[in-house]
Amino acid sequence: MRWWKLAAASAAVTIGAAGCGDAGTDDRSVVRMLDNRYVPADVELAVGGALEFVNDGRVDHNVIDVDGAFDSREGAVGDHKPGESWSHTFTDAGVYSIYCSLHATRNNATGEWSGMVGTITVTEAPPGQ
Ligand SMILES: [Cu+2]
Repeated sequence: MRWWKLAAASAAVTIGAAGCGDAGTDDRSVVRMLDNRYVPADVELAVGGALEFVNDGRVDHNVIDVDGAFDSREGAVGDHKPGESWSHTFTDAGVYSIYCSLHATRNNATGEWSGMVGTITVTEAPPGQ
């Protein structure tokens, strides 16, 4: 079930990866939620691209933007149990700092989150596309 969903997501999502030397670019549309980190923790994609966050860990996780742009728990979904996933399409360029509310802590002095955190960089679509 889970692998079928992964394959479907990979086929449906095209991520602008021009100039990137990474092998296996198909995997770039998936971020795994492990115990307790996102893999990869830093992701770059073009506007209009989507990411699927898959819980491959043994405990619940979630995905929240530090600035409130999105919260994977919304819509009465709640935290994501092992095997569950959550997809999000990025329609605005920018740098999004994400954290898992269950496994990250905020430094009250600096406002920065540490622990289960990540960065999603959404770039403008290349000219002519
Ligand atoms: Cu977590």
